[in-house]
Amino acid sequence: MASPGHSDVGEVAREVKASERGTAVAIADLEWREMEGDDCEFHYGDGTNEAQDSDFPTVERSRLQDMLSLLGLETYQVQKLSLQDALQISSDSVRNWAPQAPRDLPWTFLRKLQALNAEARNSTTVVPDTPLDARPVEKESQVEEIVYWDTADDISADIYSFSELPTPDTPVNPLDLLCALLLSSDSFLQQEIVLKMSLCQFALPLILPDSENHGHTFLLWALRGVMRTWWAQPPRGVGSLREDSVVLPRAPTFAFVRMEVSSNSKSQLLNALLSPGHRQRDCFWHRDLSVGTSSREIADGLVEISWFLPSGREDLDLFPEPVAFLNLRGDIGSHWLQFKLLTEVSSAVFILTDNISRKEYKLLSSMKGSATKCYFILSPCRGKRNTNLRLLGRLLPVLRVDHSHVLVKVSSTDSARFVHRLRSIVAHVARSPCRRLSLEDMAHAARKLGLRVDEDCEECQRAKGRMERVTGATRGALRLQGDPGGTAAQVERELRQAPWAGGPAGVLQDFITGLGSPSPAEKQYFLRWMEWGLAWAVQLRPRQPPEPAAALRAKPGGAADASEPSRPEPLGLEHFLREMGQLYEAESCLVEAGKLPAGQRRFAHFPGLALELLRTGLPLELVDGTTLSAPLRWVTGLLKELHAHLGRRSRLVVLSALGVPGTGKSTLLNTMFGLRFATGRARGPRGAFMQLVTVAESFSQDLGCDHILVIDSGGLIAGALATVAGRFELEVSLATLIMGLSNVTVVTLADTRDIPPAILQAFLRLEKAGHMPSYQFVHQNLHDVPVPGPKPRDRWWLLEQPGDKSRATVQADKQADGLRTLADLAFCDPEKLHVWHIPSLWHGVPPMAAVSLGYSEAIFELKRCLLENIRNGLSNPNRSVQQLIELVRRL
Ligand SMILES: Nc1nc2c(ncn2[C@@H]2O[C@H](COP(=O)(O)OP(=O)(O)O)[C@@H](O)[C@H]2O)c(=O)[nH]1
Ligand SMILES: [Mg+2]
Repeated sequence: MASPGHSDVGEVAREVKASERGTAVAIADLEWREMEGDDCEFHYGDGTNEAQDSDFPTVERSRLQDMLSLLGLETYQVQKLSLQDALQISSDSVRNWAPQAPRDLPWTFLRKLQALNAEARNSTTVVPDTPLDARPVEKESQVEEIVYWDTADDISADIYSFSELPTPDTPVNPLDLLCALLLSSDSFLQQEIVLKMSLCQFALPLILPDSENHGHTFLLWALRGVMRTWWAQPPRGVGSLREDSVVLPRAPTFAFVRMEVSSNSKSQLLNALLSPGHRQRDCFWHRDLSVGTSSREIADGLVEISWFLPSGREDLDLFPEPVAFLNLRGDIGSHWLQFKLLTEVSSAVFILTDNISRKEYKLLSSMKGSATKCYFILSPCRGKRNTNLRLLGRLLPVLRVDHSHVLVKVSSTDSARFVHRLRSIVAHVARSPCRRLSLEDMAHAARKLGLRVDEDCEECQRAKGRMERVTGATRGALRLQGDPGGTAAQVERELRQAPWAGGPAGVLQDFITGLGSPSPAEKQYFLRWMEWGLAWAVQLRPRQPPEPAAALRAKPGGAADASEPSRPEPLGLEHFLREMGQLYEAESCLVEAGKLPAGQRRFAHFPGLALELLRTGLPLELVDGTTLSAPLRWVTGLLKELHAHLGRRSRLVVLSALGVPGTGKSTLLNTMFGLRFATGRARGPRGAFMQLVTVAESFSQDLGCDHILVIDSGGLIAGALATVAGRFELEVSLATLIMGLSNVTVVTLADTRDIPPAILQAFLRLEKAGHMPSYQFVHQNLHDVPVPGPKPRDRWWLLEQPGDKSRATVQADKQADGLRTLADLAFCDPEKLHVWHIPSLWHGVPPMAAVSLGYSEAIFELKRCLLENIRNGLSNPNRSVQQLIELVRRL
């Protein structure tokens, strides 16, 4: 009998999972019976195995049901878990959370994923409160019942080793947890889960098995929101940076599958293949990542995908272009449909197996005629060498490949050299004229094979059609962007003209109709489609590589100075909302001036429509990014609408982030609260956006508020203010407004010396007005390598020596009092001063760098501190929306 600890044979036991045993054994049984007569073919492509699969529905159904109820997810099968459910702040948000019971596991996973915690997949061990000695001792007989698969044994013996579902204190397999969670989530939460998984550099689920409904789902919609960046050609240079949704680019794709039993772990092999340096990236989850994890119960048949993306550095790039890798969990015999799809979409398929006996020969000969080339990775069992060789010799001509397609990896094989050889094969195939499909193309093939594609639902398709109508129009269709002064006159003029008689025309009207759709899901689909549709339009233009934060400071005549907005901004959702805001603002002016009777208002419902963004978890623009002005009537209208929306739960805490563009503000807020502020667009939107985080009812009494309104700003210019006086004044007003509205402001700094002068000026103005919000300074290491620095919460280090520019600003305004440092300005009480030093987000060079656990943990600490401060009462008491409206009017 094989020992589970032994790496080679142990894998045999590991790889054959409980859920597939039933089907695999049964299929094997049928196959053997059929083959005894040697007159029955296993037909590739006829779906034979699916029919056989359905011989076991009861086992699958109860296994899925049992897993869902074990994880506490059975209630979400009809009414699915939503994004809003997952993002709520509760008492768990302020403590380090160790799962006490299996039903805590989905929530722990979601929370850790939201916080970009690289360990998210590994925390599937339940730590019950019960002390160890109080737990029942495992009976000897139970231990004896564990039967490991041994190929030498009679195959039918294994049928007795079907594992029971894990008992509550047994860890759940992370892939089971992922599948159960995805099956319980709505399309938008699925997207969020996949997005965060991609940021954590985890492999992404592509085909989600659902034995319950006998339907597997191709996750096109769920992956559509994942954007990846890579460099097309070394050296890095203008024009070679690419950014795209992962579903769009066509790339060579390599599928890795297991046939029957393999001593080699696919996932570990793939991880080694994808890791450029000596440090292995665990992109695909494998057994060795968490101790004693149980076997898969429901996740067999899952197909995962990951990519190699070049970084533009020749020393690091394994392949010169993006390459996709697919990994089918489970045995191909039991998941023939998935295997069939993989052979139709891949450039080459690597089959890992220990044996090629008659059964495997039959199975693979059914691929005769397939255009996809197969490679074998064998680890033949002792004693079966001759059979293997004989059948392989017969199989290779059938598959039209030669011996170069057979790789042998046994325990004595040098792993590094083996991986090197695999890479050269991949590179060779990718260089040749091979099949290159995008995920959209693959979804098409999946449909043909009868798989469900998540994007095909009616609401999603209707919303897509609407988006296409809107984005088909040009920028010129949005007329009121830019100078707010001219708008009122323009609207007045236009209101009197025919096209406006029934409301806004054309594109904007289509957009408004989309927002006003009676189906909440369709509305949400529409807004997501709009985001992507507009992003695709941007991608058609050449993209500038991001500049490091230091380069984004104002230089006289430089790119980031006041003259910069002359470059047209890419069109985003905010432009449509801005247009609506301007119409509303202008109409309100006309009503106030008595030029329009209030009864004739046509745009009074716009704030309610705009609030849809907040409701569906998208950022809503508060301050116009082009003009840096806040349209007061519009903002007031939005806040009034928010007040009506929140109803009795209207106590708000306002939290904002300010700093230089590219200092990680948006990434920080997204990591902290699971939000969707645009990131990576260092020169993107400049104004301020808000999103709403709900506090769970059970926690709101304790926290003292019902919602947290999070405001992200596009960024302020650090350094010299010379020559940019007009811009500077606008920035000061922006900072004053944001800081004035906030109970807590997080100020992010790339360089600890140069705090944006606009922030200092805003401090002074607010101090004069007697307004002293709470501040958290975050110094972020934006370098790709760890820089030794002060400990996460070192005080004073930052503020003792203000940089010359900052000093000059403060000096100018405080001549009477002499120089005062930022510390003097912001915190009279040094005990209240918090400076956070956050480690870099990445270990290594993006896009293949691993996400750093240190970053995630530091952000979690910061979040905990912020929530504790809120709970303990901030210097500014929390407010009602009504009070915010008053503040907006005053600031
Ligand atoms: N190297 C590194 N990059 C980061 C870090 N935090 C964010 N980034 C990246 O820096 C870019 C700008 O981040 P973003 O959050 O948009 O900055 P913002 O302009 O201040 O909101 C994005 O591509 C992020 O992925 C970090 O700690 N280290
Ligand atoms: Mg940002």
